[in-house]
Amino acid sequence: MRNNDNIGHWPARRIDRRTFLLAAGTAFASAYVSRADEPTETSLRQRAEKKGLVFGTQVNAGPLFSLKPYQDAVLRDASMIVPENEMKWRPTQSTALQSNYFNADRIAKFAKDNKLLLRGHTAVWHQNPPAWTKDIITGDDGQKLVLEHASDLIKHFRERVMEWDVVNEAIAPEDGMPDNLRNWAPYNKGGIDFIVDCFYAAREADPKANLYYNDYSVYYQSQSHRRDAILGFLEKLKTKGAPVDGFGIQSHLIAKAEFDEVIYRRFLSEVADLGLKIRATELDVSDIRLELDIKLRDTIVAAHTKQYLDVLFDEPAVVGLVTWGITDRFSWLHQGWPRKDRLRQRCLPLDDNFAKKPMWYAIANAFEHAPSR
Ligand code: 9MR
Repeated sequence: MRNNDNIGHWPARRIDRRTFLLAAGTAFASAYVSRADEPTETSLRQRAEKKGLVFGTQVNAGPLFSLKPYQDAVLRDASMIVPENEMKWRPTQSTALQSNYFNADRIAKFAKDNKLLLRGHTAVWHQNPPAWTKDIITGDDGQKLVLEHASDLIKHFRERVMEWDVVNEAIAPEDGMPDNLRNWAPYNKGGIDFIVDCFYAAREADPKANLYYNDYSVYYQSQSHRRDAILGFLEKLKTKGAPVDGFGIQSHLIAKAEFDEVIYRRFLSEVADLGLKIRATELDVSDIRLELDIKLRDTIVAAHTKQYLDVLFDEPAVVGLVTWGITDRFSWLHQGWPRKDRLRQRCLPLDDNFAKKPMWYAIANAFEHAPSR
């Protein structure tokens, strides 16, 4: 146990879970919310840097280049950015003939001009090939097309992107395919060797970039099948010699889901034992299971964030945290996972008007308590 005021370590077993969460949230809120308007507060990026960690956020070119408070918030808090959709295959290559990296290039220039690190997301993802690739991908040339795309994309951003999600979400145990690979033609035909080839293609395209495998749903008690499958997969990638440097843990969390820190610590250290770095790459916290009250939602979301990050940052292989957006105003969750009552989710560090929420303070506090690298 690292510190006594750590809400993640409160005696959850002796009180019922709801009482615990409410208590944790309330204590948390009173400790941090009152500082919300202090203009001189240390930014998240400074707090992270102090510990040898990196704080970053996903950005979207629309608001980044048209909405000053959004851009200001990014520049204040982040030292790393990753485009939400601007590097994905579908939006960048609507026809076979030509790629259009206009928005991604703008983001890369913004990163360079402001001395921000740039993550690349993502080269190989079953969900995002453009419509024109459909028949090719299921045919004999499918693997070749995907590899060429990965290579062209990464070459285009050579020495501008410091780290790539080379392959995203390849594991789907529920599909019942060999090695728990997702039921997608290139994986069905090439198996893990195809994924190894993707990493080789990425290394060749930009020898200096860090190469990550990125995936979701490994955080909660009920997700042991995914943890096991992903660990087994990463182990095979390493055994086969794939040039993979890290594992990106997306971290789309759900407030009120059962988080067992012992299980998660063990999982993180098993990933680290494979010689991989770890980065939380897409943190947000859905409040879909929480009641109406905004204050309560914010405090519970913050408590969950803190509980999760304390465990994460304790693992020495963890190099940083990227949130999937900086403000509730722009979150995929509003469309991707709407609340039944249609209220907007409060899932990110800043609210719709760019004010710091308890979640911002939870992240700040987790950096404060993180062991130095
Ligand atoms: O936030 C992204 C949303 O705007 C897109 O419509 C969607 C499909 O491209 O992707 C969302 O981002 C996903 C990310 O690329 C991979 N992990 C899950 C993210 C949320 O769905």
